[in-house]
Amino acid sequence: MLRKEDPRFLRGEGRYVENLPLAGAASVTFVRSLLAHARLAGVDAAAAEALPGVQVLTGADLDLARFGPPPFPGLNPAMGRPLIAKDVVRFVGDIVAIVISDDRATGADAAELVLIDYDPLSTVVGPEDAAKDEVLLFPEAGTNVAARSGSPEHDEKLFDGCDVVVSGTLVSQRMAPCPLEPRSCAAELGPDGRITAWLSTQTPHQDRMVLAETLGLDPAQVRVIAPDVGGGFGAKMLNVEEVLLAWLARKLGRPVRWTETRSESMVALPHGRAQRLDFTIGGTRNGKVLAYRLDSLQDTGAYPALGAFLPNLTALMASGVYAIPRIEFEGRSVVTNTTPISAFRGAGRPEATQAIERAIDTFAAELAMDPAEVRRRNFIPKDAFPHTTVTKAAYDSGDYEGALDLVLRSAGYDELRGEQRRRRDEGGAKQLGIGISCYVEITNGIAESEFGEVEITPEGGAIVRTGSFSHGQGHETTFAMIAAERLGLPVEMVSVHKGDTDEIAKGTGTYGSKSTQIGGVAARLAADDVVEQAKKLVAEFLEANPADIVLDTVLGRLHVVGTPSRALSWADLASRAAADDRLAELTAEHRFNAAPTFPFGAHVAVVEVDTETAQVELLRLVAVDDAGTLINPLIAEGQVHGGIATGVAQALYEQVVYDEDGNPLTGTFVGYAFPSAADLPSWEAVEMETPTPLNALGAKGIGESGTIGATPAVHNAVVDALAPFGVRHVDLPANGENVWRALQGAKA
Ligand code: MCN
Repeated sequence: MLRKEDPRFLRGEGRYVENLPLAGAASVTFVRSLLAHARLAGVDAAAAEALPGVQVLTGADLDLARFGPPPFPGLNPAMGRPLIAKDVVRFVGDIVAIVISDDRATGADAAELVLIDYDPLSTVVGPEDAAKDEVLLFPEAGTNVAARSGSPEHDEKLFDGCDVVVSGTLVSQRMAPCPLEPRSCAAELGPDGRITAWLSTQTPHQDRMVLAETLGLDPAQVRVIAPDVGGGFGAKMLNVEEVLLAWLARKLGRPVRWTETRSESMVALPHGRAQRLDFTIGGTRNGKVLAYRLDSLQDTGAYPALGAFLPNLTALMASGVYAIPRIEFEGRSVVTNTTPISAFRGAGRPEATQAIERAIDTFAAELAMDPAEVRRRNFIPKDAFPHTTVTKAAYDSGDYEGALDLVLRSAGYDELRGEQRRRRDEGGAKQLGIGISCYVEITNGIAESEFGEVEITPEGGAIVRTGSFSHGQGHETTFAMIAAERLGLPVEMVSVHKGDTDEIAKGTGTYGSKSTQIGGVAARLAADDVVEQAKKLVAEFLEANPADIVLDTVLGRLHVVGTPSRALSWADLASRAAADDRLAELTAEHRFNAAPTFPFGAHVAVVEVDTETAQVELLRLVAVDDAGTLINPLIAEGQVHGGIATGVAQALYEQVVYDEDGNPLTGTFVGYAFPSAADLPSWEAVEMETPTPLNALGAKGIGESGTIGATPAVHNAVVDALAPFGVRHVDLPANGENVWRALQGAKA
């Protein structure tokens, strides 16, 4: 089934925050720090305020507490973020002042006229330097360490009994999420004193709670509306800008609006990844892994947020698809003078996969064994589920060897190795690299619940109200399919409502690819409840026993069992119920919560590396991604396509770069190598479905899987191409420069 929402988007009828008509709204422009670390000696707004209608506010005008850090266990509470920097700026992009103007152009001009007097401080950019605690971002905290994960304990005997022990380092480089719609926000104070905030977000209900808390309001005083959202990729959750907009609407008594510019988005929207991973893996000469140690150093950027917590997910998923008897993990999250780190497609899990999949390949190379064979010898077997790893991840269901077999068959692995041998023998410049990655990831990672409501309309159609949020994933289609199937209605007669906290009672929003397995299931269970309620009503109208009423889901009619002619269609039922003022009885809500599920898969990447120019070309990427039962295979494949693009982008193209003073060097799409469709081949996605026993749909998440599987497959392929030259490692992104450096290093 094609996506229901696409005709609207393709006709340009999507409605984003920026499209909102908001009469008399003031334009908000943030004046951001141009230095990465400095004491603020003064802000002179006189020239800016000389422009017509311009008002400038600074930290001195603010009466709000700090923002965060979020209440994750162990996060250093001394590292909260002032909503407007008052004494010290800690990254290029920190907010120093706010310009209020009648229009955006005047705001931009005025912002340039705000003079900021900085006293520069020493800057710390890399997490390795930050960990030395020489330059402190928060002297009152006494350290740059924002959080710790895993355990600092070292077992001296961890690698006892191993014939072979190999180590490596991998930096899962900093990425910018780059949603095509940058952040956008508008806020208005209503005559009843309530605040309405229109946000480009993934989490409207949580945003409402945080807004209320930060502004010191009762949540009932805040309404959040998220209209269409053009991508979020994990990064679009409530941040300081949205809080400031809501605060301004109250303070000024005038509606306000702000839309991020692209270059602003590159420094102000949180970044992702930025984790250094040091691994050591050991095992027997016949390829059995016995022990694994992973040390993580997470760069959290200037103010610790979700990013500081993500190494906990890396730790949880460290074992990957393998039965490894002994694992150690130690993680530290440190603040640096850079853009804060938050969730980005995969959020903590890609890092685990990147590390273990490089470790397995490094181990295989040391043993001179085929990397597919080493994986095969270490898989958690299909009959071992449910399986709890040494790192305490409770995997629900899986068939890791099945996924590997399927992807190798689909890719023609033996022929590819044959072609690789031929090219190596010929010794030409263009060498083939074949990379494998096997992954398992976690969705609904912190075992949350989601809200769903189903209401029969007076016309006999249905409305699904969900607390999940779709910012590109196609919930209008899949959630409608889920309810339509249970109600026996055509999908076209089911509409999906989301994103308005006044209309939808509760919700957690969307991240961690949890929507279908909790939100979709809640919608299904609410639909089932509506059917039960409908049976009672039909029984009354037809003067039958409720236990004798059945729903024919093919015809969409409720009838007396064995007598299909004594029936009411949904339309009949709705109109009779409406006439009796009893339509409300055909509404039900459900809240569903469940443990995490563990989607898995296997990817094969084929690259051609020109060993003279170091140019890398990705020729093929074959992907098996198993997310349990698929609701809509077309949408799931679309999610895999987008996910792979992100994964390949990390493997080959994208990286946020700072100079040693903390100046961003990749502040636009000219400098930041965001690939377009033209840079990428067509993926070969192969379906595989292993249902989870944890929910009625059998569904796991698919939104991030492609990303998690693709990066290590491509990374391994590049290293594989260069193996005959003695290369064992290439830094990410494995672009021309890094490949060239690896080749030169090996030659030296
Ligand atoms: N689906 C399915 N069968 C399954 C699982 C999912 O048909 N077994 C469908 C779903 O019903 C939904 C889509 O696939 O239409 C993705 O569902 P799910 O895996 O449940 O993930 P979420 O809806 O929770 O989406 C979140 C996830 C995350 S965390 C990021 S980041 C992400 C992503 O999805 N960001 C995206 N996909 C994105 N896609 C777009 N276009 N834009 C983003 O910003």
